[in-house]
Amino acid sequence: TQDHQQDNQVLEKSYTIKDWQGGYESLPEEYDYWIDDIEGEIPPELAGTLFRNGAGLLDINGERLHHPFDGDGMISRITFINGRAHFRNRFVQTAGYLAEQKAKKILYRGVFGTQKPGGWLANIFDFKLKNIANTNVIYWGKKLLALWEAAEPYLLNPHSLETLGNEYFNGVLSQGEAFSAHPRIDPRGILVNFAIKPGLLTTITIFELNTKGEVTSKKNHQVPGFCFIHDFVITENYCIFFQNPVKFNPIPFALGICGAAECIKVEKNQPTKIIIIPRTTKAPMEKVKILETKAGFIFHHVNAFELENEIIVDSICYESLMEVEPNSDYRKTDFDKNSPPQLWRFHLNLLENQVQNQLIDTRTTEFPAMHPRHVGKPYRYLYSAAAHQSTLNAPLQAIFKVDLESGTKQLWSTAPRGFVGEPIFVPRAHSQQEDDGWIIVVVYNAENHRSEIVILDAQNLAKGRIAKLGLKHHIPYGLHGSFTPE
Ligand code: 3ON
Ligand code: FE
Repeated sequence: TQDHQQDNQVLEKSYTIKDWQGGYESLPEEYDYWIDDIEGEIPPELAGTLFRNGAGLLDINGERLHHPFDGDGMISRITFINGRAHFRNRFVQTAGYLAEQKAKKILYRGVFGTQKPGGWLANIFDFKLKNIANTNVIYWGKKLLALWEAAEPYLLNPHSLETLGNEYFNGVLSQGEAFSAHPRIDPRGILVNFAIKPGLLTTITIFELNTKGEVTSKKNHQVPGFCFIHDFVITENYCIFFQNPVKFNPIPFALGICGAAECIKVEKNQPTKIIIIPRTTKAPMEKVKILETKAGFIFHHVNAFELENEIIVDSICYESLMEVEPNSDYRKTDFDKNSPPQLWRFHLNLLENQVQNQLIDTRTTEFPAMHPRHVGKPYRYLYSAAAHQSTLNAPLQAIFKVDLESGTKQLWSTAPRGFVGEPIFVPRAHSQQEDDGWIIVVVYNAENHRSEIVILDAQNLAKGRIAKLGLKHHIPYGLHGSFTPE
């Protein structure tokens, strides 16, 4: 550990906290323009729309939110057509957003610790959830949906981004019913999603939707214990959930002292349970199977696939959950104190009911992406947002590519003054090779406090940017998004 400490001192930071903080300023304005600040060339074959979601507001009328995950959802839409690009952003007009903008103050507690002004007395026993629709945005069955995992989707006009109301899929969802922000699209044309209803027993609901956007199946499964499950993976025959060993103590939340998510603690001595649920009765393994592995915390998975008697799952794993504390300021995060999110491969042996874990890389990495045609199937390449340096926790400043077959890795970095969000892989039309396509990523540039849309050649990140599209403003650090060729 002495060596480690020395390394730590010698290692120059690739960023300053002040630069990083700039990406957490609100963007209350809504824009609509053709992007004219372009370096390089937008590939003429790149056609379609990138939708992104994330907190657009980090404060309500100057009152800072306790955590960025509590911010109101704002959709950005970048449309590529004939080598040109158009930008538009608009807030999801959720009931809570409209009410708070009108009242000019915080009216709701946030899951991640935002409290109404007035101390605990103003917050005690207030269990209302504000659906902030801030986590993902998908275009499926001709519907643009803004997703937040604890409530129903918001339906938007895909062109104007106008909010049209909530989506209940013809009465399949009831008011306030959860629909997660991490659907997986089975390349056979099925959107699979889930919902978590936590309690002493947790209900996991699995939905399947056809290409028309109709729910064709909705099934409930009960598992013992409290669950906080943000993402899942599918294979051709299974849905797989990682139930990380967490304990939820609702008392401080009930008393108005902190947010629900702040009452969750990882229990390092308890195993993670891996819940494998067959998607159909024709699955080789017909019953739900639960395997155990060591503790940790996973927000995001990359992909999963079946081999003979084995399922492989690739995930981003934290040693423990980042602690959000009542009186802390997330903008003053000490990155060195949090465990780095790292890429792991899990081998689930279905014959011996054993799990083997393998660290693929030590680098801090989050927001994984891959080729959409390989979802649930063997795949070779993954892309993610990553830290500039190969060890220790740090902000996401680079795009990382891993060749899972050869072990080769590539990195394209925006350090020292750039900070990246989730990369999206867009395959070239009629491409043969799995990495033939582009990476599109939003980069926050602290030098001019603006964001840029960057297009990279997925086969060769080291080549640098194919194009950089300078926006007239910044976009606050976001969460997830998707690309549609339509
Ligand atoms: O009380 C229960 C527990 C709980 C936490 C029930 C519940 C369903 C209300 C609930 C709510 C969970 C919610 C609303 C989760 C929302 C998560 C969210 C908006 C974002 C998660 C992002 C995850 C990651 C890993 C982001 C990483 C970002 C970076 C590394 C960039 O800095
Ligand atoms: Fe997520």
